[in-house]
Amino acid sequence: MLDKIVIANRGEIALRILRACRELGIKTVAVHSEADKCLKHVRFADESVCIGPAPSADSYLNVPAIISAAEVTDSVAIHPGYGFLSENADFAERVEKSGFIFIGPQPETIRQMGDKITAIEAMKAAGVPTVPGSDGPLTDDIERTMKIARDIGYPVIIKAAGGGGGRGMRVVHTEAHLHSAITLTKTEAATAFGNDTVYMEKFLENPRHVEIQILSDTHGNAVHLAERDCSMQRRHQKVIEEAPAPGITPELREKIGGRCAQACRQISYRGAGTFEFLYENGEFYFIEMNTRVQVEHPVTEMITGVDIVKQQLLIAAGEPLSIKQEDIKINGHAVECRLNAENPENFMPSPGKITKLHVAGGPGIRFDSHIYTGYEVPPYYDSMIGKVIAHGETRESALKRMHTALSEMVIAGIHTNIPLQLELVIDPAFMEGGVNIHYLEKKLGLQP
Ligand code: MV4
Repeated sequence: MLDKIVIANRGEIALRILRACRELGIKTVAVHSEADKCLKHVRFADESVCIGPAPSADSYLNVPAIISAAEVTDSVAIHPGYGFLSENADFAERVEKSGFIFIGPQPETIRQMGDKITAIEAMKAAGVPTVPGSDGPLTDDIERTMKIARDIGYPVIIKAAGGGGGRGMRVVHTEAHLHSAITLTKTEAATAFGNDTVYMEKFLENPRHVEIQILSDTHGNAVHLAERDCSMQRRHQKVIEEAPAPGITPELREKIGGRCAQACRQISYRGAGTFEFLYENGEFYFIEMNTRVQVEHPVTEMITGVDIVKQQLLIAAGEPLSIKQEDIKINGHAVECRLNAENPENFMPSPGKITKLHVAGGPGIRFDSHIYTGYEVPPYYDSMIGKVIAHGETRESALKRMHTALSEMVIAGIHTNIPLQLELVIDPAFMEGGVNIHYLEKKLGLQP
């Protein structure tokens, strides 16, 4: 087993990783910014190293400082969590070249998935269904591009190969707007990603966001842990996630999940990963792969009983997967509500001191968070302060438990989005199940 690892992240996920390390007897090193001396996981870790000032560019993104911390503490591996350096292939490469294990896929895999065109190519070759599109970069031959668009059928979407997560894309409804849309997207992509390569896909108008969780070891074993529905989102920020996704039959789950696991074997994928799909009219269309642990991993843990973070550590240690596909059974339903320190009216961040905290509990309730009474939410980072996860035998019972939990929760001193979450979990369309990616923004837009 790994002897000692650096946790190169902050907040709830750093605490989540620390807890998994405790279970496996792995020693921990917390690396933190000057603003994060009072984080719960810094206090609990075996050792801690301050790696720089509050801004993430000087601390959580400071590659030499993080690698030095691993060196001076005699650590053997680095867990990047999510966000920050977690999907940075150059970071993973420098970690491994420095003699440490990167807890995630090989740098080359991260690079392949970071380029959305090579990611789609690899998945298509492995039999994963993709969106009808240009099958590669758009060229300067506009006549040829116009032909591709006509063949696909409007509307189409132009996406930057270096983009992802909603950055660098533009919808085109008619041929008259095609050329300028490509030019604009290329210019923006060159600035934002240092890569002006773009590709084209059929624009799906009302899809759901459904993603498949996988685990893949270094011995050629891979399993899928079913799917999550993350359609409830605003400006590409997920608000509520759930597992399994409403309306997906066991047959469809095994078919698409099996394809994802097979693709992992084919590309020798290492670690935990997520295949992102758009789901429309009963069909899955692959769009991107995430090579990190995701914020919403707990809903999958609740319905499968698999500890995904522990599995990441075991895979990084070179252990073969102990779980077989046929042993993975879905138990009930789980929902996660993200709690943000923000104004529920206008979504402005609301940092400050938490003067009072009462955490919800009871059957099927899990609270993944680093907050405590007296904790000061800093203004420098993402506003997510925790996640309430509710599990039940049915979707209805999970949603009931979530509503009760949200009403029990008291977080004073800052504003949070609990009022919005309380409203969403009793929203009739959401309660029905299967709302699409536009639902929340439409609902909010309609409000007085
Ligand atoms: C799309 C799409 C419709 N058609 N691709 C946005 C985030 C990035 N991961 C891909 N995105 C989209 N790609 C095609 N061909 C619509 C979106 C999209 C979206 C996807 C998932 C979750 C929320 C979204 C919100 C707006 C647009």
